[in-house]
Amino acid sequence: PTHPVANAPVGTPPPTVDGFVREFLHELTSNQGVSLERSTVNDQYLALAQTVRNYLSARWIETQKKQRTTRPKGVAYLSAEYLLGRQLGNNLLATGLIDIAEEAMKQCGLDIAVLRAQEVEPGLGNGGLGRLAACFVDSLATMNVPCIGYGLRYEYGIFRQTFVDGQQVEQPDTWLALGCPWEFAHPEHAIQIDFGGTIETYVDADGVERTRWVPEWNVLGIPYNYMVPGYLNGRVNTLRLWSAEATKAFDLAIFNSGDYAQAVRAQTFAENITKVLYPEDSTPQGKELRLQQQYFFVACSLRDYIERVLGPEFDLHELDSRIIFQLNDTHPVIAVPELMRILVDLKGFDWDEAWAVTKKCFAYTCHTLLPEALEVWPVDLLGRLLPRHLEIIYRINEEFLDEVREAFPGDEMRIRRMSIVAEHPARAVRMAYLATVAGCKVNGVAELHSQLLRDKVLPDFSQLWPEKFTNVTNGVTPRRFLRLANRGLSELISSAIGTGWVTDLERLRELEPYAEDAEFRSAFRDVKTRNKAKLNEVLIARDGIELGQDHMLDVMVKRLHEYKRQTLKLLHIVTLYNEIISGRLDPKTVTPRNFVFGAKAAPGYLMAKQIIHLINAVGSTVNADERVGGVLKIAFPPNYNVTLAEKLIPAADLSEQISLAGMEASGTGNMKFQMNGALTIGTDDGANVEIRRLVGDENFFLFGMSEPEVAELQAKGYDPGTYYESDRRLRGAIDLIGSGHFSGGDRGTFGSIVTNLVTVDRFMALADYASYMDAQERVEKAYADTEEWTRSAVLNVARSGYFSSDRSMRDYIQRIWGTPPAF
Ligand code: DL6
Repeated sequence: PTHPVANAPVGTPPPTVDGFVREFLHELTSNQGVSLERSTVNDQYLALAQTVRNYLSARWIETQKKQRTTRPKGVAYLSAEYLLGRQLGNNLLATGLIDIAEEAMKQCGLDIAVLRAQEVEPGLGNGGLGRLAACFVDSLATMNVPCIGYGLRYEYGIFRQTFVDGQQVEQPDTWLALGCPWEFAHPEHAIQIDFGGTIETYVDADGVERTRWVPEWNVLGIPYNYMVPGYLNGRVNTLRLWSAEATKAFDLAIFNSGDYAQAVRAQTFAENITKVLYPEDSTPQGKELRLQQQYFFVACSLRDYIERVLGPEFDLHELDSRIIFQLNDTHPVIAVPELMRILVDLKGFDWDEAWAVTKKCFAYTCHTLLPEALEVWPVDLLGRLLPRHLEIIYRINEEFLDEVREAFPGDEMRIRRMSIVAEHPARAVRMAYLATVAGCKVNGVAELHSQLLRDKVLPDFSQLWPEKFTNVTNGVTPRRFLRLANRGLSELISSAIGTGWVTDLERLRELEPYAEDAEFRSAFRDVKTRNKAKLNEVLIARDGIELGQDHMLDVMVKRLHEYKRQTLKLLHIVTLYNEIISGRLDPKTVTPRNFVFGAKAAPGYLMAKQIIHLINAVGSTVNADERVGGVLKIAFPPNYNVTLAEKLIPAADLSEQISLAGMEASGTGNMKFQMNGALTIGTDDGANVEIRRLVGDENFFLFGMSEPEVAELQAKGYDPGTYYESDRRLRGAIDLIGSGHFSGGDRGTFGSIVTNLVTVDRFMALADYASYMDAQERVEKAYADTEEWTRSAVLNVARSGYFSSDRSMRDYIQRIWGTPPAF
């Protein structure tokens, strides 16, 4: 078959299977230097990737060429993380080459699924924040919006999680070991980035006193470009990730003096900057190397945009007509003083002129509500690493506080509260405040989050500048998370309503009448069943895990964090188990369920690691206990990542979104599950609120306290002990854990989890337990009515259109960027 290939150069005839085979074999011999007969799977994967890349790169060049002529306003998305997932499938989809490539591989005697499975995903992010960035760049390319994503090319991404005796052990993520066919390195465009040193004043030729930075050391930033293709539209945007190298690989002087080891140390020191992703999620790492990473990537990116994209002729007074820098959380916020430094110290702007430009060029997205997650940098550290930037921050702060004084005369407490520079416990720069002062807009990532951001996290700022604050609810790309991950459902949807939904997800609404159609529901169930079978195969091959046949698939996948409350999920499971083994519950009356967990814990987060250990311990005990009769089956495949998500989510029946209300900024897994026809059991938190509003109460299992109720209980004084004492089932479950039942009789192993739950329970799992158990009973009842359940599942899909990241991008364009879709 021949297909239109939207991303091939204009005028190129659509490729044929024969043509594809020829090109593939050519790549195999010329790039890999092997014949088909002698090639390894890795050779074949690389040659296939190269073939696809050739189609894309011609369009990429054209996109850039056009942009150089039309000079549209674009978006520079600044993000320290991009959790991209595998590229091959996505790029085949975007080019319209899936079927041709599949057939071509078949003709070569190869199975394309095996080749696709060879790709190691670039795990250059921790979780939601990094995956969101990847969804956003996909949507912008698909919507024809000029965007450049800037970030870091970590040599080691998020660690590979393994379990040893049920405990998490981290292994390095060697994603580059077998070669990455998707990147284009440009060492000739290296940028020198300075650090350290001092500042000095001098008088310029016009007799004006100026300041300059006299840095002490430097590194090189090497750009690595990745193509970000739009879906079947011919646009290919760029993701530019920076890698650090030593300025002089071998310092000749030191080398000649014989101190070879010192020379190599200098090189290692520089390259450390992009060596590894900090595996922290929701709590920042106050490490010097982390600040080096942040400054390194934004300094490279600003220089790149100003010097290479805009060029020396461009009048930087007009900068905001060509770019908006979107700050993905506070990690890139040091870009604010960097732009000021460029304009004032290097381009000769006066301060006010520079500030007027800077204020128009940044916008800030906050992704958290946890106070401990807000980044602060000690003044000592900043001054040592970036002395000029610290000075600039001081001046921004002084002028800002003058503005506050003017607006609120005599309110010194307010001045202290709002100061960008905190005085206690140690002098430190509050990066979220700096971002809020400099950003033309500040947004949260779901309605509830944006409201809490205004009312609780930055109340003084929203009082001063109410118009600055806005909301953009997150979204996810339907290309990767529905069209690609769930081929069966995609085909079923397209057979009913056509294929337009892939780029216009609201069209899924047209599925609503099909919820009433028994034949459609039956086909929908068949897809789920096939997805479950496929997941089974994957888990057996990957981890030797076998799920229960014909069980409900109940999934909780996300980072391990106390606020997300994996322990509440465990209390549900342990309660059912305890009730069964103590004879109060007949397992034959229990809906058979597979409980699947996926979660990485930050390596230094001890409580999270203990919870992982407990999940595994409960899993092995319950799975092996014959009294349960196999109705409860617990699986915890290690190393949950984008690749596994793409298998798990399409198979799920029930999506667990059970954070304490007011803690999860948005969540995006919740949207992916809904889109794939899982029903949600969840609290009124983050984007769950919007999901529930859209699907309707009857298609959502709500439980737990609302955010105001949480606040009220907190104010009153929360005592988890009273819940423990008064609820027999809860006490039974906690006591069973405390008794050593899941730890070979050792009461100490999970003692700290138990003590923490009963005495502290910061995230109020015990307070929501009874309500959660009730909701789970409603789930059981609903699941027993297969037709009704399917009806609900279809409606969930039909009403998920709002959660396309295309819609998020439209909201950013309208509410923040004002970027016209161009080209
Ligand atoms: O906005 C993306 C994602 C949200 O969906 C999650 O609710 C939120 O927890 C996550 N935030 C972080 C925090 N990191 N920082 N800073 O990952 O963002």
